[in-house]
Formats: sequence, structure tokens, C-alpha cells
Amino acid sequence: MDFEKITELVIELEVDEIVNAVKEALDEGKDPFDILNALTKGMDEVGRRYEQDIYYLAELVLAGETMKEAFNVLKPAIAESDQSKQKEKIIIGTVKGDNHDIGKNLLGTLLLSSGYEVIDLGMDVDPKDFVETAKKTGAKIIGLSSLLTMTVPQITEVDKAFKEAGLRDKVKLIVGGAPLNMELAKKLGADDFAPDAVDGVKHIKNLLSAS
Ligand code: B1M
Repeated sequence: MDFEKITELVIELEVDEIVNAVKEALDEGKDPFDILNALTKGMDEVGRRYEQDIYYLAELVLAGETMKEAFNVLKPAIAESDQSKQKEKIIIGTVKGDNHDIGKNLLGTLLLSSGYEVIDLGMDVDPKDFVETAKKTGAKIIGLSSLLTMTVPQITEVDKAFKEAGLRDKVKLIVGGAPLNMELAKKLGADDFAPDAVDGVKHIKNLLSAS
């Protein structure tokens, strides 16, 4: 199974075929991170086609399903390649009102592979749920994903919710998503911003070692 074929299956929205293709690539001994890369390339092209009105909402939904199915097969292989034994807890979630979770899931998978315990609250997460989960688990890092310009102000709501609970100095908020940059992230109340999931893992490592 070559990587181009995997990229093509994502672009062609082949939800059924993608599972077998990823399994086949893993059975052939392909590096799970290279497979991840091929999948993400496909998703980038889906995004381009949507922007050019070649694909519409129905295709986006199918693309989301295709990526999810592929991640499900990849996750155990990525977790197995986990070398380190640190088990720091990281809470991740997509902000309230936002139902995009592919980037957030990618971050979760990479964090898992770096040896962290990932507590994934899913999409459309209420600020209070981040606070309650941090209280229960003692997690020091909260990773927020926001893909919509409309939902970006939710970052401030999460910041506020932690302040109101008297826990803001116990956690670091890191955010990611296309409408954001470092300046905006800080203005909204976050401590850090990462442009992609790979950088997200690096930033989280730095935040933890500085805390
Ligand atoms: Co929608 N969508 N979508 N969508 N969608 C975008 C985001 C959009 C840019 C498309 C466009 O118009 N060009 C646009 C947002 C515009 C804006 O506000 N700025 C948009 C819109 C408008 C909408 C709807 C409003 C459409 C409608 O209903 N008319 C609607 C909103 C629904 C809602 O959320 N309430 C909607 C719906 C959907 C689907 C549900 C159909 C589907 C999501 C499926 C799913 O996630 N389960 C979908 C998709 C697939 C997209 C695009 C095509 C792809 C997003 C994606 O998964 N990319 C997207 C266009 C695009 O991105 N070109 C688009 C791949 C993924 C790996 O990237 O999530 O950006 P991304 O994550 C990146 C970085 O951002 C970063 O790392 C990843 C790369 O490594 N990152 C982090 C993300 N989170 C991070 C956290 C970190 C660190 C890094 O640390 C904590």
C-alpha cells in the first residue's frame, strides 16, 4: 500500500476502503507517522476543494468520517510506538459551538504517542467541563481547538471559567486552529498557541517543563 494511494482514498472520500488501506500499510510495516502524514495531506486537498466549490458540506462530512475511521485503526499502532513512560495528563477539547475535531484528534493521537495521558472531552465543550475535569484529574494543561472565527471568543470564556474557579494559576491554556495566531491567542486569554499538532506537542512539553 503506497502513501499516495492513502492520500487519494481520503480525497475520494472512501470511508470503507480507508480502513483496509491503513491496516494493509501497517501490516507491511509502514511507520504509523508516515501514514498519518499521508492522511493529513488528503485532508488538506479536501479543504482546498471545499474552498474552490468543488466539494460541498456533504463531502466535508464524509471526509471527517474517513479521517476518523483511519485514526481508529492507527491509534493503537501509534500508542505502541510510545517510548517514554511519563504519564502527565492533558485535557483536550474543541470549544463550545464548534464541531470540528480532526485537528484536535490529531493532537490527541500525537500526545498519546509521546506518552501523555489524554483526556479528550470531544467537541462543543462547555467551559465549565474543562474546569470540572481539571479539578477531578489535576491536569495542568488544557488544549483547546477552535476552527471557526465565530467560536474563537470561547477561549476567553474558558479563561474566565478557570479564573472564577480560582484555578487559573494552576493550569496553562494552549490553543490551536486556523483563525488563531499567537497574538490573538494571548489577547483572548490563552498562555500559548501552536500552528499545528506537531508543534502543539512541543509547546505542551515546554509548558510542562516550565511549570
Ligand atoms: Co468546516 N469550516 N464548517 N466542517 N471545515 C472550515 C474550518 C472552514 C475554514 C471552511 C471554509 O470556509 N474555507 C470554515 C471556517 C471559516 C471560519 O470561521 N474562519 C468552516 C465552516 C464555515 C463550517 C460550517 C459553518 C459550514 C456550514 O455549516 N455552512 C460548519 C460549522 C459547524 C460547527 O462547527 N458548528 C462546518 C462543518 C464542517 C464539518 C462538520 C462538515 C467538517 C468537520 C468534521 C470534523 O471535524 N469531524 C468540516 C471540515 C472537514 C472543514 C475543513 C474542510 C477541514 C478542517 C480539518 O479537519 N482540517 C475546513 C477547511 C480547511 O481547513 N481548509 C473547514 C484538517 C485538520 C488536520 O486541520 O483542524 O485545522 P485543523 O487542525 C490543524 C491546525 O489548525 C492545528 O493542528 C492541525 C494540523 O496539525 N490545530 C491545533 C488544531 N487544533 C489545535 C490545537 C492545538 C494545537 C494545534 O493545541 C491545543
